[in-house]
Amino acid sequence: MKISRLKIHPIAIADPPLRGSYGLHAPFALRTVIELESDSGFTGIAESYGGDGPIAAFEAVRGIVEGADPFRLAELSRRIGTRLDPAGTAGVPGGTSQTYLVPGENPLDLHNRTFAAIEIACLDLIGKAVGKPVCDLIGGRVRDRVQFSAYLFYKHAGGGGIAGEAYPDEYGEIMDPAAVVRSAKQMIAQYGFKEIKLKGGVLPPDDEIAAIRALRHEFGPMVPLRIDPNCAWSVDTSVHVGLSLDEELDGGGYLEDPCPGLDGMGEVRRRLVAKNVDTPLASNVAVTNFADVPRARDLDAVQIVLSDPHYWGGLRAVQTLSNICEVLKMGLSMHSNSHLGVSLMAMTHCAAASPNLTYACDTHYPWQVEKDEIVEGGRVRFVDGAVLIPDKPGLGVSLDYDQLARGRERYQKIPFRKRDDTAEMRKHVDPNWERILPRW
Ligand code: GKR
Ligand code: MG
Repeated sequence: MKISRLKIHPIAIADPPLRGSYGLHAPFALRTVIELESDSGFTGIAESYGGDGPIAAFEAVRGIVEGADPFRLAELSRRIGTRLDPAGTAGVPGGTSQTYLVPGENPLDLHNRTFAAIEIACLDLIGKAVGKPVCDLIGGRVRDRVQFSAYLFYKHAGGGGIAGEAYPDEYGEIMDPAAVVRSAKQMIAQYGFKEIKLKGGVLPPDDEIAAIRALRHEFGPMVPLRIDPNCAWSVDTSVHVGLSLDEELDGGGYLEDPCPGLDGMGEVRRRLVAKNVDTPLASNVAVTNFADVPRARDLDAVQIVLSDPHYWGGLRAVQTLSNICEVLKMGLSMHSNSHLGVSLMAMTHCAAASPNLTYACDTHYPWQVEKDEIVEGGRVRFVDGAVLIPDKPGLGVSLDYDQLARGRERYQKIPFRKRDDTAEMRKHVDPNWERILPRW
């Protein structure tokens, strides 16, 4: 079997005004959907980061992908790496890390994130050709259902989209503990999630401590809680939050990327342990590729690595990471970014075939809506907070081409070509806003 054609579809999807230490989400998130047509008549699909950068990267590797054998993934990865990262900088730990860049804009993972989409589409293609689900092609599933967590955000009023195409505001404004609890109840009632993550780094730390306490008060100790300020806190503040939330983050919760850098996280860990607080630290910012893992481990800076097939280099890379974490006695979970159903299914297959997965995965899916879904048959369903592996070949979803065309039209109509939460923050909230790390 040979890949005969790579099709690249830039799309835009409405995104509510979610806040984070990066700033403010734009009214549309950008995604790229790719299709790999083959000479056998089957087509594989994948979803990745959107905008000019990712599209240029796919165009740059078109000549490598078209004509390639979709089974020869290691060779494809090597050739894509040679094209996109000739100096091999992606193997260098530290440097330009995700700390200062929004996901999808890190030059260090250009190779991995471009290859990841190609790998996922190849696996979908192979799965369809041999009649097997993707998770069973890559070594086989260890679970049939993958748990996800309720991913809460502080948020301004509005449902995303712009004039003429403003979307309903499902969750309303979320700027205080009561609204955080309300949004959690709403999301859990709809999806059945059993763990909760709060995106922090938005309000002063004591306000966010109050929000986590309110969640604990409402849901009790059986619902694990985690908070992720995306490096907005200093070491001292991280220790203060860790000590204050000792009880609330206990029992399956964690503190995610509290401060910038592995050295800082190592110090936070030491100071918490010295006070008998064993809350694990998780990261999708200080550990973004294999080269970061040994240092994270040596410094005991990170106890849980947050994988993501989209930038770690695909599903098989995450399986490798899962094995490494198991050997190093580190936990593993999964990070997410604004996405639709094709990505959700890739994450689900990946998690299903990664044995050492110790927490419910993140997903932004509740923040997107049916109107923008490009998957045939509409949005992927959750059962008790989990996505089930469908009894279908490949990823188990196919494209609704009318919906895809609508996504493309939306993309053509809007001015955004790159995620820039700082620009949005300046436009809508504070003209002088700067991303300061640490802020508190
Ligand atoms: O969507 O604003 C967001 C998130 O903050 C996202 O970009 C992060 O990458 O979910 C992410 C995280 O866990 O850091
Ligand atoms: Mg994070």
